[in-house]
Amino acid sequence: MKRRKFIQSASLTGLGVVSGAAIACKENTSEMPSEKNAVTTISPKTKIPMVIATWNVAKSTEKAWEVLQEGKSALDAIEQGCMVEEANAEGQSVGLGGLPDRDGNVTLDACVMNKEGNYGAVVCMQNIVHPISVARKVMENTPHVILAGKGAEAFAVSEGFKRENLLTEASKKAWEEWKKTSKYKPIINIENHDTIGMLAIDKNGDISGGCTTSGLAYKMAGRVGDSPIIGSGLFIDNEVGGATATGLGEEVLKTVGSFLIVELMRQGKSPQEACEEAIGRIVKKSPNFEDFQVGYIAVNKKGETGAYSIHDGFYTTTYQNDKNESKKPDFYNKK
Ligand code: SD4
Repeated sequence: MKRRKFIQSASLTGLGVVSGAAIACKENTSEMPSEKNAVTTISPKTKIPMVIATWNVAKSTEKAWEVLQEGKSALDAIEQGCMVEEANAEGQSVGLGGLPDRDGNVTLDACVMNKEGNYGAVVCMQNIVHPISVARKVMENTPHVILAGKGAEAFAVSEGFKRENLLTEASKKAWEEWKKTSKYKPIINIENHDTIGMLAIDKNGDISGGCTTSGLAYKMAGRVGDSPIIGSGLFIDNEVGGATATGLGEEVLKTVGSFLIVELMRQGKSPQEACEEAIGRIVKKSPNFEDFQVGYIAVNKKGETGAYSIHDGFYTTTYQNDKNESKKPDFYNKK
């Protein structure tokens, strides 16, 4: 199934936030409201575990949800959820079948961050289908946090990963077509903007995240985007929440977007408010914001979510309260 065809239970005005309405309940339910104190605050009590991801990736969130239901950690859920899309040859922006760089090489970026604030990443790695798992191994089995290129690939092989050709016929054809003009221009919301950023909270309330991508299609050889860079493509603070990004990595990197969102939540902003402010920073600093897309998702410790993008066309998928739902978040550029 093409992920873009996945049922989109979207409303144009929807904020992409799992609304608390359906599950709203009174705070301090053990206390009967007295006459004097009859006005009680209604606050959304969202349930954990939960998982949220960028784009229409229902199969990935479903896998992550299954792992969470087994009582496993948010990190396990993130890894297994992301692996689903990495192995999907149809998805042309993640793992197998990812669109190559301008020289025809598929190079992958990925990272994970866990509840302890540990982080691992691979950048510009070739020939390995599951960079998310290699990133986890970097975090768990090395004294480093980032391995790049050939070193990352050699490390993966030493950990038992197999070398495989990641360039599918479809992606090769698309590249050959691109070579006719060789024009590099980031395009808003097409299949080359499908990075998976995923945030999960497990039954213990602990948060982890991951991000995996083949980066921008036809990029210069050696180009690394935001996705594997701590604070930009992903940031987790288990005391506060997490955030992750998709879209034009250069813009996310310049504003350290995911770290910014988590810090804004630490200061009391909701995940939605924090995502909106992070998009606002990009828009303010980049006069050409009409030409590129960036989307953020965030979750706080309570399992409340937020999502926002510069332009229309961004989607998120959330598995929460037993429902796997794709939504279209609100966006900045209403024109
Ligand atoms: C990058 N942020 O490499 C990634 C691309 C992306 O959906 O998000 N694609 O810049």
